[in-house]
Amino acid sequence: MSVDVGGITVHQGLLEPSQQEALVEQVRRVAQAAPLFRPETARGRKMSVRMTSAGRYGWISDRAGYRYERRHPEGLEWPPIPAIAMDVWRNVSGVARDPESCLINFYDADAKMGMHQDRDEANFEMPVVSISLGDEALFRVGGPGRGGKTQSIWLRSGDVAVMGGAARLNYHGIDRLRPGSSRLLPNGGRINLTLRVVD
Ligand code: MD3
Ligand code: FE
Repeated sequence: MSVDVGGITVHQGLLEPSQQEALVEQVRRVAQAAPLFRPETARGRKMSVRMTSAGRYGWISDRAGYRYERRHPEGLEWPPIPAIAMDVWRNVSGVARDPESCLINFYDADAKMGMHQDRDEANFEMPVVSISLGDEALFRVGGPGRGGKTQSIWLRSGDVAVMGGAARLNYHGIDRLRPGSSRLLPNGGRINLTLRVVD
């Protein structure tokens, strides 16, 4: 089933539990090759979310600002994008190009992500596809300007959200998790994979 919130399409339960488990295993392999890190903002604040990436480009943030980079902060190239994530992109993105970046965000029980736009990519005609795993998260989406009206939806494990068209530059963020709402990750928390065309 899919629902529309603020121009974003959420395919609820697109990944069945066995696929979610297989994708978690693929994410673990990425994190072994490219360890999670807690990015620092340009203002020197640590983000509450831990991150890594896969694909040609990874997204990083440090005192110099945020941007896409070909290498992990420790110097190695990013590992390949997990196969199950590539399959999801090909099934729901609606575009012929493959993604060049898979940002992997890990949220513990207290992590959140403030309202922001995704605008570090070159081509806003290309959608962003997001896959949720683990504990439920309260996702909020607004319009193209900061501080407008917003709508919220709980994203559950196995949900896939597609942000294209007019919604591509909408403000969005994660207000909070619902700890203990999923048994997918043995220690709880939430993983979000965000697939993007960068160039
Ligand atoms: C709406 N991540 O990494 S994914 C991010 O759950 C990010 O980790 C959140 O926002 C997370 O940048 C939300 C859903 C999402 C991703 C991109 C969007 C929603 C979006 C781009 C435009 C509008
Ligand atoms: Fe975002």
